[in-house]
This record gives sequence, C-alpha cells and structure tokens, in this order.
Amino acid sequence: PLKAIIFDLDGVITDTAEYHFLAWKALGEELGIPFTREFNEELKGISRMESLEKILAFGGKQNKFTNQEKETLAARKNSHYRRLIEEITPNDILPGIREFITAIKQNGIKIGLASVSKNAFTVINRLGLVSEFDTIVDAATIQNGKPDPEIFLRAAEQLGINPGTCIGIEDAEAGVAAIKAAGMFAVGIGDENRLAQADLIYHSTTELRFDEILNAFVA
Ligand code: B16
Ligand code: MG
Repeated sequence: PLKAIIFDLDGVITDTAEYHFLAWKALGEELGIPFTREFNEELKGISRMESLEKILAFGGKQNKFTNQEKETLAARKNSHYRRLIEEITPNDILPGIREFITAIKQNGIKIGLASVSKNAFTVINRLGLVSEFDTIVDAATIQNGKPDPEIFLRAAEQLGINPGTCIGIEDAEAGVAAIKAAGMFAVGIGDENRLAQADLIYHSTTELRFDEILNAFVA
C-alpha cells in the first residue's frame, strides 16, 4: 500500500528552476560562457558543484580554475540565487500543488521533501509549506546527487517506511532516474520524451490528481 509521496522541490512545488537558470546565466555571462535554456535542462536536479563543472566543460573552461576558484564561482552563483529567492511568497506555489497536498493528507499519506538544494528549507519556509511536510531531507547530509537514489532512500528511511511504498515526483530526468533507482513509483512533470522513464507523466502540476496516481500505483 501507498504510505508516502516524496516531492522534488525545484520545478515541482515552485518554479525555482527558473531562478537557478537566471543565477547560472548571470555567472555564465561573467565568465563569457553563453548559457541556453536547453543546456540548463541538463542541470536540473544536479548539485551546485556538479552543475558548475558541467557549465565550465560546456564553455571549454574546465581546466582554467583551481578548486578554490571553483568554490568562489559556486558561491557567487549561490548569492545571485539567494537574492532571487528572497522575493518568494506563498503565491509562488505552482498551480495545483496546494490542492494536491490537501488530497494526499486527507488520504492519510505522508509527505516528504527530497531536494538536493541546500536552499530548500529557505524556499519551503518562504512558501509557507514547512508544516505540511512529515520529513525534509537535509541536502548537506547527502553524498551523491540525483540520479543516485540516496536522497529518495533517505526520505523513506526518515519516514521509517519501505521505498516500495513510496511515490516520487520529479521534473528532472536525473530525478526520475533517482526515484526509479530507489525502487519507487515515479511521477514525472514535464516532457514525455525527456521523462520517459517515469511510470506516469503529467505536462504540468495543474494536472496532478491524487486518485489517478493512486490507481496507477496499485495497478
Ligand atoms: P543549491 P532539486 C536542485 O534542486 C536543482 O534542481 C538544481 O538545479 C540545483 O543546482 C541543486 O538543487 C542545488 O541547489 O545550489 O541551492 O544547493 O531539483 O533537487 O529540488
Ligand atoms: Mg527539480
């Protein structure tokens, strides 16, 4: 039986994916690396440092910086990002999410958060959603980012339940891969070609239906 639904944050609960894009784009401009939305797709669900490595490689600059300089660059992106998320309010919860959370709770199912973002708590707090979550994984305690299943397995462990009784919800290819590697049922939000590995795909959060997902889970 279904015991919990574990959410990704960026791109599922709120559109911070856009803020990550803008923050990396600003850093890219400082470094002379052109940055496209298409390339940005590859960064979704990937940790800050891994994202920086990918961007530098994309711009042919992977060998131009020392580790210490890379730390400085990553910190600079993070300060751009933190400035952007200061503006977040409960109005930035993506459409359909509040109703979906209500339906999950009415059915006695637990709710978890599995975001690799070290800013996840700040964002959830600004959205006014902290009390809705039965568990929030602290990204700072995670060794391996998505597509590794670690963060989803940790969420299940913190809830004291078996991964097989969980559904994960993700907008990123790496995130869907992480959910499947954790042995969970995967709901993807976005493009069906990119998220083909998901068990059920919706184009947007407005389409999320608890009953439909539950039916697909037990089927
Ligand atoms: P931070 P998620 C991920 O969050 C984002 O998708 C990814 O773009 C970002 O680089 C990563 O968090 C790290 O975020 O720099 O704030 O620690 O999708 O797992 O909620
Ligand atoms: Mg995401």
